[in-house]
Amino acid sequence: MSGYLKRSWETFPMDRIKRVDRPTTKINEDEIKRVRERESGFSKAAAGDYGPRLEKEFRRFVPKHPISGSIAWMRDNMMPFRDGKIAPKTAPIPDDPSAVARHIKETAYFLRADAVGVCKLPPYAVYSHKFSFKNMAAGEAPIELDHKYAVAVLIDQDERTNQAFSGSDWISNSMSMMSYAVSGFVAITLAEYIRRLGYSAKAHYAPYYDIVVPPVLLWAGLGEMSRMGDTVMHPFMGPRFKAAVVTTDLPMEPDKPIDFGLQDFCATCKKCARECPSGAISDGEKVMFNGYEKWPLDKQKCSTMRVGNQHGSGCGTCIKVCPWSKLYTPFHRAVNWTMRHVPQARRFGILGDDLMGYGKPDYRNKWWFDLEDENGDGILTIPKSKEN
Ligand code: B12
Ligand code: SF4
Ligand code: SF4
Repeated sequence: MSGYLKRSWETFPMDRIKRVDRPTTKINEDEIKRVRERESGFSKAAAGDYGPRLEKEFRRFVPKHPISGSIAWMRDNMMPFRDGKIAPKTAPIPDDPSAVARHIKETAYFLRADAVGVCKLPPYAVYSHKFSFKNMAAGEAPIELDHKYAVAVLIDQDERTNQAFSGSDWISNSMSMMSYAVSGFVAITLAEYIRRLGYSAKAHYAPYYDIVVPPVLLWAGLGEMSRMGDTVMHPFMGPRFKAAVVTTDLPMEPDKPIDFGLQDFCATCKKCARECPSGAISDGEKVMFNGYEKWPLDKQKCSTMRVGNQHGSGCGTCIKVCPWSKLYTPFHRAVNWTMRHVPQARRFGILGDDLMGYGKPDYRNKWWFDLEDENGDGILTIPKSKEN
């Protein structure tokens, strides 16, 4: 976060990225149906749709490592503050949506966000029904959320750790939890601040969402849809981040979507599809799905890998190996510029990424201990997969 070079008001030079009127993904808004949270791979794993082993593993796959367990404990304690009381009178702030958007984004950066964007909340991004992970017997509840705007907050999953890990060893869930908790802290604080300004606002962060996040990221100009399937790629962090969102009625000028050449890059690269340990990512063409175009993802295979991983905790191999997931150094910035601006150079970039050995674990940077709470009794042991 603070290590990035030359931070001005934004951590990354998003002003240098080409802005477009519509996302680079084909979207037929009228055809998109709102989805039930119950349809997500995690809900299905928790409810037993993917079998009893995954149903059982779902309850321990985060706390089985003590770092991810500790972060998730803190993250869960913030949950009651997602929403709250709105000030009785609106504050005397400028009646200028552009100035307000800039101010809200600067506030999020002040709170330590790594990237921030604003858009109108697409109505189809709101789940139709909420699923209760804690009380499945309660059934599903319809969601009504008519906020007009969304502020998306991205938190880097940490490139140094990303270099060190294999993609699916014992630190993967901790990387996810760290970004979930930190983005949750930023979003909860921002939502409370907006309510103190006199406007309705609600924070959405893992696993407490009323919305599907990727379409918000697209419209907020924070990235393009990638071959990974369900993941939006940022031009400087790649896919190596988690996001939280504040939905609100505070009028703000939306950002525009971006185009940095990713559709062309992903069409050739396919590295994530090649390296995914569960074979969940497609190496084929995009398909139309629920009114928009995407590279398909096998959510059952990925959920089984992330929830049921026997040799580690979680999985983030796709984010590890993606050539866009690099440290923000002068060398990588130069390569990044070339990949964005010179389509003919992309094939060499993709080849070079493999030749340079990127995507392989660099255990010299390994800082965590491999530990497992195998039986959920708080007793930590060396995981069986690590015993000699
Ligand atoms: C459940 C879930 C999963 C499950 C199952 C996914 C599924 N489809 O059910 C699995 C285990 C596969 C998974 C894996 C990962 N996930 Co996930 N996941 C979620 C979660 C919690 C819910 C998504 C959901 O409800 N899906 C069910 C329905 C909606 O799926 P769907 O109809 O197929 O729609 C998907 C996409 O097509 C897209 N989408 C939905 N509507 C629309 C509309 C338009 C116009 C477009 C273009 C796209 C789009 O978003 C949906 C994402 O699953 C979200 C958080 C959230 N609330 O969005 C994070 C989330 C999508 N995951 C995230 C990440 C980072 C990952 C991983 C990289 C894991 C990691 N180690 O970090 C992998 C990547 C998988 C991949 N190859 O893309 C991030 C993505 C951020 C980003 N860069 O876009 C999110 C937003 C979490 C967060 N808070 O940051 N995930
Ligand atoms: S998180 Fe792991 S299993 Fe899921 S798509 Fe990425 S590499 Fe494949
Ligand atoms: S690894 Fe390659 S194909 Fe996969 S998302 Fe990254 S750039 Fe696209």
